[in-house]
Amino acid sequence: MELVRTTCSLCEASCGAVMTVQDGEIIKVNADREDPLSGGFICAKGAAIPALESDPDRVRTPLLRKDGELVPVEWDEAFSFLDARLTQLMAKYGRQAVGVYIGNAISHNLSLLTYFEPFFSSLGSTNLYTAATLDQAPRQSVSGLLYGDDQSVTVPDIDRTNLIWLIGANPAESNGSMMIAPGFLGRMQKLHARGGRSIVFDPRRTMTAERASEYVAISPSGDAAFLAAVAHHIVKTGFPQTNAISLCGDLDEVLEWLEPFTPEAVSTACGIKADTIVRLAEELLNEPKAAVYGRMGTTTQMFSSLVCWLIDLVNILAGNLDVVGGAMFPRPLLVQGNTLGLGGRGAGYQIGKWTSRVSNAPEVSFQIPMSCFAEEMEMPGEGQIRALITLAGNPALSSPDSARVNAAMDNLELIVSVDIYQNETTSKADLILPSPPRLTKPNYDLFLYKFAVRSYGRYTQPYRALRGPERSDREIMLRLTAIASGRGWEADLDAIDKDLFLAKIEMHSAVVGSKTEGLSPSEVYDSLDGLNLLEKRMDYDVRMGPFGAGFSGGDGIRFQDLLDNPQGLDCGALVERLPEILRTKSGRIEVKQDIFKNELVRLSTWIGQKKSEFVLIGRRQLRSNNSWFHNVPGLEHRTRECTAQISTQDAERLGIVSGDLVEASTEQGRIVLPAEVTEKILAGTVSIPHGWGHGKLDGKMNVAAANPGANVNDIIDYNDLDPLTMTARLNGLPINLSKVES
Ligand SMILES: Nc1nc2c(c(=O)[nH]1)N[C@H]1C(S)=C(S)[C@@H](COP(=O)(O)OP(=O)(O)OC[C@H]3O[C@@H](n4cnc5c(=O)[nH]c(N)nc54)[C@H](O)[C@@H]3O)O[C@H]1N2
Ligand SMILES: Nc1nc2c(c(=O)[nH]1)N[C@H]1C(S)=C(S)[C@@H](COP(=O)(O)OP(=O)(O)OC[C@H]3O[C@@H](n4cnc5c(=O)[nH]c(N)nc54)[C@H](O)[C@@H]3O)O[C@H]1N2
Ligand code: SF4
Ligand SMILES: [Mo]
Repeated sequence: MELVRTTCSLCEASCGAVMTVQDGEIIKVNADREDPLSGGFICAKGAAIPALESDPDRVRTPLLRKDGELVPVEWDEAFSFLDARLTQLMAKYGRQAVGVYIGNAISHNLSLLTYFEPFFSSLGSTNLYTAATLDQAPRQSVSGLLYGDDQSVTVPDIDRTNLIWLIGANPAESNGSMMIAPGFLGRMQKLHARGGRSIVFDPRRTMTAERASEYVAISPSGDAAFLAAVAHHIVKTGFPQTNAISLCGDLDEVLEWLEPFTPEAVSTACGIKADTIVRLAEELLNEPKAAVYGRMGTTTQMFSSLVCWLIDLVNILAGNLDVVGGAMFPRPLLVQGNTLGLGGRGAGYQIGKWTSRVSNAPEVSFQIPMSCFAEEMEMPGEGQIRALITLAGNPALSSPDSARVNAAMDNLELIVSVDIYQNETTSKADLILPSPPRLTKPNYDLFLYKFAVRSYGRYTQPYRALRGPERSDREIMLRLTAIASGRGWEADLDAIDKDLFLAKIEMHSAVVGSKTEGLSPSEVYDSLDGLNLLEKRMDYDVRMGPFGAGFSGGDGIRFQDLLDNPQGLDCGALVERLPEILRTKSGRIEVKQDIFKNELVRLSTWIGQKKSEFVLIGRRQLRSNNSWFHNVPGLEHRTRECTAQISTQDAERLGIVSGDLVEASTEQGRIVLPAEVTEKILAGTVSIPHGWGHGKLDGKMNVAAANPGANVNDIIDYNDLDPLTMTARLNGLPINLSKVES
């Protein structure tokens, strides 16, 4: 038996874990008490890793469609098929005909993520779709506009704050998102123990709300109205002249936009009494260490981008942006846009660098919004998507307008999926390329640490070599790159990797103030440590980063320091970063954005409108993980059933008791599922989790198929989009609800 230190990496908490390995199999997972960030926390999902790894339904060899059936094949056959087919389609229809969808799980996978960019740039298509425009695109884009880089997203300084507002977020069950703070409830308890307070704003009294100091029941979509009134009251009271305020451009004009939003004017629409709004605003203003944080309930709703902008505006006005204990900008170990070169100003962030073919939707962070996904596959003409590559994602379930998305995918000429299961999406594939078991993988949660509440990183080397039919994610991505760049699948992968890496170094060396400024790329490359190119890339990013040693013999960290600290390398608490963080052209915080002036007009109209009888909201479930954890045996639990949570009042009125079947419908479609009557949700609100609807997975994902649930995306559409990023409204959608009479 051996103990192997690694990171769980199943969700964004990124907990340090110690795995007990026997005969090459993980038999147990414990928390790593010495991890400086997660400090000994893991959850039930982390503990279920042995079941996940040994799941008999996992795909372990490439599966190629022959005579309509997916059958196991050797990797050589898989890659040569892919090469021939993709090359033929690119020649026939052009490169734009290849679409790529990347899913959530790529952000937990070092190799897929590292080698995605080289692959996609070799492909030369702009048809990139990701789960981000089903999730956090409004948050990142608003940060991009304000601070000049879409990774400049603040996190609450939870370990030092005295007051946190959690809006539309349930970290007790999600374990936190865009805020890497493992063991969030423990951190919240410590906040309470030092006399601080936490307040949850949610239409549902969530597990986080139950543990918070205060729960404020807010109407679905009511956040923009509420926050505008909070900002209004702070302005009326007078706000502190902070560094952030002095950096804001055209603030006075922005504050005029807020004039109509008095607490009295918004109270009915957001469901919070005017005097409560005043009290909350004053508490926030009077507490020097306070932070407002929002998540899914704020980024996938009726006013997503406006809410994100208002959160930042409130943080700025209340004196909480970029102060210790407030809302702070993370500073990860690896270099990224907002730590590269001289700070203070930059090229700025722009949406719409290109537009989509069919509806001219603007590009968002190099992606075409998911709301365009189906139409780009359907509409004939040059640039129509004919082939799709999916990486660690399940758009067949996770995208709204499910029926249309599924039909469009069914008409493609080629689907290739890199995944570990035969799920709703990959079952449509012509080829599935499986990622190898966890013990063979190097790990570093590079995407997640961008949102960590401390400057922290934890690298794990592979525990064992690949064997039998296993191939690395790096190989899969580089073979795809070789094919996409026309070099053929059998090309020398190290040579491709090195070429692309040198190009990246060269790009950075042209950046003024970068640690490689003026150095020759090959000189930099030759100085790198690491057993292989992936590790050399890590060494490069660490040495280039804000704590890095650079390349001229300076002090600071290197990749070796990550190896020397397998329990996680902690480079300290967050520090104030204004104005260095700014990459806007003006060198200011660009709060004045005309789109939000227009959005405030839309908000005014909405405030006066009659609301529908029922609206839909979503929820994360503790023992689940979007669409793909329902096959892990042992995690079944009554709190993880796919139910429609409805309020006691609505249930009484409609004669519904828990367990009765209800129909939830929109013009888009209908789903039938059991009701769960609860006092914990506002009347008129219906909560249905996503990621369910596994009715077609018999023989593929058998545990999931036995308890399929319903796919809520069958009733969600793309008719109502965030005007900045075209992100769908997953929360706050009007629906019909009725009891299904037996
Ligand atoms: N109605 C509604 N829809 C939603 C949401 C909602 O709240 N409501 N949430 C949205 C959000 S926030 C997100 S992020 C998306 C998620 O949307 P997706 O990313 O499309 O869906 P996931 O279920 O996370 O899919 C992850 C996939 O990665 C695979 N996988 C897991 N581990 C590995 C690995 O090691 N290697 C490889 N190659 N594959 C792996 C899994 O088998 C699974 O197929 O859903 C969105 N859709
Ligand atoms: N266990 C588990 N963990 C997960 C996942 C999972 O599936 N299971 N998924 C991961 C992913 S991909 C993500 S993106 C994160 C999401 O992480 P979170 O955002 O923390 O999780 P959610 O449960 O989606 O929380 C959103 C909350 O918003 C509320 N809400 C809905 N509409 C509104 C509204 O209009 N206003 C307000 N104020 N609240 C509203 C909902 O009731 C819900 O409680 O979780 C990640 N972690
Ligand atoms: S909270 Fe997330 S990262 Fe931590 S053990 Fe659970 S699933 Fe793994
Ligand atoms: Mo997500």
